Amino acid sequence: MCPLLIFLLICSGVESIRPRGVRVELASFYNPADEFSCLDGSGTIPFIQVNDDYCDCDDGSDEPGTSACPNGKFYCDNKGHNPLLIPSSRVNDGICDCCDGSDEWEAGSACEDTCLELGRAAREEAEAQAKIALQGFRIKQDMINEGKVLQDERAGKVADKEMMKLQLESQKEAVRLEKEAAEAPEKEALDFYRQLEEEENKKKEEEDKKKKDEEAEQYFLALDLDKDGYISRVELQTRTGLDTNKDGEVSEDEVNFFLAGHEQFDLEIFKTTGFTLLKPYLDLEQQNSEPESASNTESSDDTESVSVPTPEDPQVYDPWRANQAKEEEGIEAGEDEYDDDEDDKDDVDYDISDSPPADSSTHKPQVEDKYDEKTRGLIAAAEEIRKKYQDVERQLNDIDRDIKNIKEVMEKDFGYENEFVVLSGQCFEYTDNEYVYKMCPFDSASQRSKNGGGETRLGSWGEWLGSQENRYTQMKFTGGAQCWNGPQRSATIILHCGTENQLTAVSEPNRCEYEMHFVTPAACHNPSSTHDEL
Ligand code: MAN
Repeated sequence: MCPLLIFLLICSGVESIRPRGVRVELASFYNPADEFSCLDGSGTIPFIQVNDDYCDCDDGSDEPGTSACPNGKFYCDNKGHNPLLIPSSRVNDGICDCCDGSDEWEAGSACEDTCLELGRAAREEAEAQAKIALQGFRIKQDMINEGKVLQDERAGKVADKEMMKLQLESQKEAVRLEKEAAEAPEKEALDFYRQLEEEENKKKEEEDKKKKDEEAEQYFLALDLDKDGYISRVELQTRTGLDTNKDGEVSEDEVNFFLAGHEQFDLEIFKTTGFTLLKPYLDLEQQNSEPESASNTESSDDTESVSVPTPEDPQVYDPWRANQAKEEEGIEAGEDEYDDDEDDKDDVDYDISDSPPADSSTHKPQVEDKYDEKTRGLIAAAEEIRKKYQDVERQLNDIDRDIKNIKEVMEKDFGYENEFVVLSGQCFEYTDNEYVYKMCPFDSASQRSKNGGGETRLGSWGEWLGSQENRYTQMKFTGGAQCWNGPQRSATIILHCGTENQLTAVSEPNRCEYEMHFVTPAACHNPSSTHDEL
């Protein structure tokens, strides 16, 4: 039934005078009894100039049925099939564009009218598609129901785990109190030992310091050749071991280095600064001289190095050699005539080549023998509770992680009616000449060469990318493997309605940007509902 306006235009006589190539809905603007006004208002012409093969209007609206205007549009009725609008440049160009052949009107019957045939085929195809859409839509209802069950199961799991979490939290609190009770006596016992140990350490530190000071004093005495209470530059220059560059003399620079900013050393500065710096060099000097001095003491000929050096001859006086020589004579080091202000310290053997006596205080007791039995019992008891506490903590962490993971899945956008839920956790493959592509909705997409090798990640689940009216027509996977000299790989999944979930085609329109076509009932809409078909 013609609605009123269309009735006036089409069902009345106006339709019969519609000029060639004019769209049905524009027919009323072409009235032979009137002048013709260009549709864009660019001018008015006598009606006789419409379709006169000369372009008068800027928008080409005066020549809908000829190819005179470059921007004109030709309308084919295509009765029996769908009407078509083509650029008017294709009118009479020798190619049949309209199935009714009306675009090639100059050539008469050059174009066969195939509209009825095509229309029938199109209708059959549309019917088949509608059938698929209907079937798909029914399957989609099952998917929705399955999705609901899955989401409910997940919600149930979360509720159970939340309950277990509460129980574990109170268990944790109880174990924490137990732990506190077990750790208090353990701490008390350990504090006792710690205090003992600290005292021991302090004592040892003091002893070590005393020993070091004594040793430093011995070195000081040996270096202070003129016994004026200072180690001077000249005295340092007598030490061959301080000739660090081995050029045969201890230079000013070398002495300055060892004096470390001081003009000379008094005993206190020597103890804090000089001793630590000088000791390794002097010890080395001592070591180097050992074989020589050992053999030289046997021979009385070589006076320079054999005889015990004396302060009168400071250039050759060598306390270490002197020590050694005296030791051989059974004289205690330090008991020489130049050492008269030292008495009780004299018995300290400062022969630096001696290895220190084994110090029983350095023996570290094993945990087993460090503590008494009662303390060991307290530690064991506290340890057991600590393990129990850690165990509860671990269980709580596991539950938290599980809850988080399930919630993350649940909170994903699975479509208007959760129709895509069932696709989560599934993967679909498509194989072309070179690659096997895999697409796991809401997870990731990848590519694997058929010739072997690993998977290349094309992206991780990103978002829905459809239009505003229906977001659920395209999926986007992003952040895939970096493309050599290009972007990170990404994939767009275009969804189509079908009766099965299937990856049907994959291409790479731009390097490292993939396009996949995925058929799924979840993309189907109710064919009988006009507003649902998007
Ligand atoms: C691999 C594949 C291709 C891609 C190139 C880019 O060969 O991932 O799809 O185009 O890398 O270098």
